[in-house]
Amino acid sequence: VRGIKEHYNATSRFIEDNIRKGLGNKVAIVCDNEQLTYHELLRRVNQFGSALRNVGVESENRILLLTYDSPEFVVTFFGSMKIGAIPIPVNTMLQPNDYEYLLNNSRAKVLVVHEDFWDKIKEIRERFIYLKQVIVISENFSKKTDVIDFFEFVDCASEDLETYYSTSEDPGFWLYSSGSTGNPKGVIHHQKGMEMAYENYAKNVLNITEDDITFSASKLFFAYGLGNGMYFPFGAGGKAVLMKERPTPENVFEKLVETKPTIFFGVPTLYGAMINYVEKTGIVPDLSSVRVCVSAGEALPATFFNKWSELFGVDILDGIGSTEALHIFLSNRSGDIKAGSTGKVVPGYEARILNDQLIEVGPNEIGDLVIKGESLTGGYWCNLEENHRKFYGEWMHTGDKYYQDEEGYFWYSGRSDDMLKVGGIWVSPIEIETVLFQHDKVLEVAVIGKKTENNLVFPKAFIVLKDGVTPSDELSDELKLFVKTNLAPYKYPREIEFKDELPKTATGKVQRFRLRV
Ligand code: 3SK
Repeated sequence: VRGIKEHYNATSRFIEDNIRKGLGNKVAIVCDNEQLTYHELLRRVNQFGSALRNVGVESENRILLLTYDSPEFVVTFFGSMKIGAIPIPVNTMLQPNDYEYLLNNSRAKVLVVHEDFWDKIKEIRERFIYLKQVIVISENFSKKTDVIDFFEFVDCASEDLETYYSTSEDPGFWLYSSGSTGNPKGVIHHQKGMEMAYENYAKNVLNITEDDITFSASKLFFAYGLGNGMYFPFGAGGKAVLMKERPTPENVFEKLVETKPTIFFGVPTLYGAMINYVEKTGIVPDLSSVRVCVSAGEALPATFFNKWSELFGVDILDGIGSTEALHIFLSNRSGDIKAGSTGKVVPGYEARILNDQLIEVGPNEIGDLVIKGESLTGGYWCNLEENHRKFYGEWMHTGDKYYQDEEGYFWYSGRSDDMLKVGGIWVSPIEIETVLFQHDKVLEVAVIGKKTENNLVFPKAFIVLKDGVTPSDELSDELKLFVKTNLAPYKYPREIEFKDELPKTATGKVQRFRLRV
């Protein structure tokens, strides 16, 4: 019938399909000492969805999710989607003001939050203007009047839950993407987006099967981690290993050796740190279970690729994706790798490199990368300006500069705007500048991305001090700490250079490009 879209619900596809295929007793999630089969997972998903309905949650209501990679994350995500409510996983490393923005911008009615994070924001609860219910995940919940105990909420609810009649194009979940102005944008993904990313990348490029066990050092609240650690393994009926802690070379190696995954997902800075760890300690952990490694977030230096395969005998497939595309759309493939390049277009996507007149450029010419494909977002929440800038027809500007060589491999050539990718996470230089400006010894500041010898990027701040203030190493440390305590700590400038003045245009605009040399 014209206008009627396909009936589709992602929870049915990613969890219930595995039970229909006879995999109900198979372990779906391993997290520390806890294991959950697909049957157990579905029971909890149903209970969580029933409990949401009991407290009046309806389809399209937003549920903000602020917790560790854990079974509770997965239960909240799929329990919400099953009733047509919209889960919004958010970064766990932000500051209270950031959560105020995310809650108010999304107008979430429910917050599901681990107590470690709730403790940091509960004092400002009255600033969350649309929030009605706070559900706290706590291993030792002590009765409080104004919040709900996650485990009691789930345990008391029905195991039977009818699936909401959603279509493939209904809004399914959101993710927040950082913008160059510092205000994150709500990226609306449709119910079928995860299936499209799964088919395009996990199936076509990784050849994932039900025998695979995935482990992602990148967290589930990132678009990259969400696929790696949740809907890729579930899409295939495989097993997901989840780790609550922030990744370090030590705990990632430990997890790899202990849980024996077949696919490992990381980012270049982590691969670099892991290689350093091996070189420093002389310990080469046994990674023989891993059949393929994946890297995204920023370009993987060829030296890391070579060193890793020398140490562990396994390839790292480098690719690039985005929160808006949901997952990877350009990638190297097993047996078809050019180290240092981002590989070729993933089947299911199309990519073009355009000049300023939106005309496709020839081989080896740098231009703006645009893509299209069915996992792409339908747009940003309440943000006409960015929607107009980002999308035209089916095509989306990635904001990345690329060139393609004669053999069809794509080579990353920088960002179209000033955004920096630090350790695989977007960081806005403007946001760092704004904080440094608030320090009483700072007169002027400009932040740029500085490259390491391996082409990885970190924020560097150029600072003009107020009259009478003397530059020193102590002051540099003080300013770094100031940023760490006022922003998500990973955004702090790793290097500070004091200057007498900053290069500016005649109209007084700082010329960041002159600081980049
Ligand atoms: O940064 C990336 O390359 C990426 C990859 C997959 C999914 C999301 C992102 C941002």
